[in-house]
Amino acid sequence: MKSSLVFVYGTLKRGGSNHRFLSGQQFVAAARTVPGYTLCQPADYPGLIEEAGDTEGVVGEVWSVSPICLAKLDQLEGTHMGLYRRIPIALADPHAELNVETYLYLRSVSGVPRIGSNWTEPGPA
Ligand code: PCA
Repeated sequence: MKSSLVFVYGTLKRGGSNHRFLSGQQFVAAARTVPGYTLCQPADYPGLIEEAGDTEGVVGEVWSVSPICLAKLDQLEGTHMGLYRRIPIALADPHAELNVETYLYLRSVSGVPRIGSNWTEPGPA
């Protein structure tokens, strides 16, 4: 079956609290999106949003995942309830040729802290 490339920037990254959802999948590269996107922090996870005027993009990892894994990721990210939507996103060089998708945060971000280009998961308290 056909695999998909997913750009992860939050809890799915290596060492992250949801990284186990990528077990058995293939790491492709550390990468950055093109400018025009940033991260906000609505809860104990980040959300990628469009940000006009952003110059840095968002830092993350590209993974090659199976269709079954992708379906589980969609469920985890609440695509069925409008929390995130999986969208194609452009990466900066040297990964600009990769056709990847990522999870765009859909809820209102008014008053939600902006955290810039790189999210690091807080360790256990
Ligand atoms: N999980 C997804 C989206 C945000 C999150 O915490 C990810 O790691 O890309």
